[in-house]
Amino acid sequence: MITLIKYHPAFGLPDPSPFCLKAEILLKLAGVPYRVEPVNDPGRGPKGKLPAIVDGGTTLGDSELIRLHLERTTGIDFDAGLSPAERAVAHAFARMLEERTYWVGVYMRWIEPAAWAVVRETFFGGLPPVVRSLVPMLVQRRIRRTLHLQGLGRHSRDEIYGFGIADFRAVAAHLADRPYFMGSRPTAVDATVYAMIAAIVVPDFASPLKDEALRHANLVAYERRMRAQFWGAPVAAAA
Ligand SMILES: N[C@@H](CCC(=O)N[C@@H](CS)C(=O)NCC(=O)O)C(=O)O
Repeated sequence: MITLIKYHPAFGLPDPSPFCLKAEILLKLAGVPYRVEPVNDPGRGPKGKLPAIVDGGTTLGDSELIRLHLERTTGIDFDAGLSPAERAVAHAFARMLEERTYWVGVYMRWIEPAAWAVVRETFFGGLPPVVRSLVPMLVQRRIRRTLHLQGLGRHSRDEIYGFGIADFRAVAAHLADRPYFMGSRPTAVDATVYAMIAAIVVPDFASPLKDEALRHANLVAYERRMRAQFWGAPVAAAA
């Protein structure tokens, strides 16, 4: 059976990491038996990030490599029924959300003071007194540096949220009134779209990006539908 190595639930989400949410939805879509191993340490992934899976003798990290592994080993085509042009659209939206919008969410959680206070307490509040103040400071410094190297961290707060808002507007416009992102059945991109929207609208972190998401009734309804379908959890209103 496949083991999904992921984080513990947090902030009202089954996993605080959108990539771990994505990987778990892909496992559910593939219909393969799996178990989850929630951990705190991303070092448990072979590349120092999560999600990761262990499948027999194979351990691999990265949600997209997990997708390719599932397609290779089960024969499933997550995007069955999509034309080459539709596959290209799905690919482009997924990469936009994972490679840009995600970083706006990182800024929102790890840099914005109000959210950071909650994030710091959630992830590091259980550490012994001295390390409890030191470790979060070092982690936040590393994330600030990562955002600077990635590029987003060089922009003003308004510019950063402006990028995320443009991304969510594009997602809302494309989703329109479809049940799933590419039509009447879920495809791989739904794992990403759901995860990236949920990561912003579910946690109780106020931000212009969350305000924008909540302005799009179709995004809010989509997140609730996907949550109910894939997690079966009681559907609470987004805060
Ligand atoms: N491209 C990777 C991204 C995974 C990723 O960025 N995971 C983050 C959590 S959202 C992580 O584990 N970060 C730990 C770290 O950077 O130390 C994927 O698709 O799985």
